[in-house]
Amino acid sequence: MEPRLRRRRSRQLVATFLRDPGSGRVYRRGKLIGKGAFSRCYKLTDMSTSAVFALKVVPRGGAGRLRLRGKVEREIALHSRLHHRNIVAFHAHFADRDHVYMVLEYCSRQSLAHVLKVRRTLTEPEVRYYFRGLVSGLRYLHQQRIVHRDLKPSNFFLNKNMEVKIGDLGLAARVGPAGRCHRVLCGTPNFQAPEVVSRNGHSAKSDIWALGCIMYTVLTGTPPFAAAPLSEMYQNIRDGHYLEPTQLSPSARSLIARLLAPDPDERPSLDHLLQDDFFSQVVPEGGPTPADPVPAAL
Ligand code: 9ZP
Repeated sequence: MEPRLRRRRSRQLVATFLRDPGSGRVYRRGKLIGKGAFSRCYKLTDMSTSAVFALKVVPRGGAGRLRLRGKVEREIALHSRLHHRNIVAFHAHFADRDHVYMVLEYCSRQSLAHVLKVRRTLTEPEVRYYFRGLVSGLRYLHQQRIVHRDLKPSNFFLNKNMEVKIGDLGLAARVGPAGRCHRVLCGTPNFQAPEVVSRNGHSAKSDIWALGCIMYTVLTGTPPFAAAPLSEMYQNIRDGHYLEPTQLSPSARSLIARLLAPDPDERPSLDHLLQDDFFSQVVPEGGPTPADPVPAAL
């Protein structure tokens, strides 16, 4: 009986019109744009201004949902205080009996994962472009003593002007004075650093490691430590052992090696990262914005 009840709850319909009792704003829910493990996402329009947003809906209440509720509350508390052009803007949140609603910045070009799916790999000038935005957003997060802990292309959203916005702060955490967070990781973050695999805690430098994995993946089309079985992948991660991407430029290869240093202290800080030779290359012809890789969503 219990599982059926729970299922019914999570399938509760989301109304077509939603009113935020705090601000009095009325929104019209648009089409479904995606589903997560616990959430559903929709396009959303503010009825009085016609502004468009992305809506994340999480079911609330019911047995066994207390932990999820705590998680959502933490995500809201953390994300709603952040203001930066390279972090997805958090516009509002409200709740009714069945759901918690988060009104977020709409990114009509979806995410870097979507671009990658269409393109398979990116060029080095494109990576320079995306990383400048990512580093800027991540520097802001780290300055607020927040580690993201789940950096990956599907969490890098793109607005209509192809500006990068870091999103999904569901796994993000504040780090203590020692700069490390030992909370057990829920979910399966993709690009785990050696110190995370060895359970020595996640620091800002673990996010830097993830940037190395992402740079490798977007330039070669394959993640650096992919291996079966999983135990072999973890061994490769601990050893910093990956297939040398010989097809890439020397400056790209050397930056990847710096980011994927097994010792976190040896990885560059975000400021030093942008001073790397890889970033001091000339801007490609046609300006710093990459050509549209994906047609705009309708
Ligand atoms: N998805 C196809 C499966 C139907 C889409 O077409 C699609 C289109 C989008 O814009 C046109 C879009 C996502 C998927 N845009 C978007 N998604 C966001 C987002 C902003 N914009 N976010 C803001 N903060 N977090 C993100 C997140 C949740 C709202 N997403 C997506 C992640 C998965 C679904 C929505």
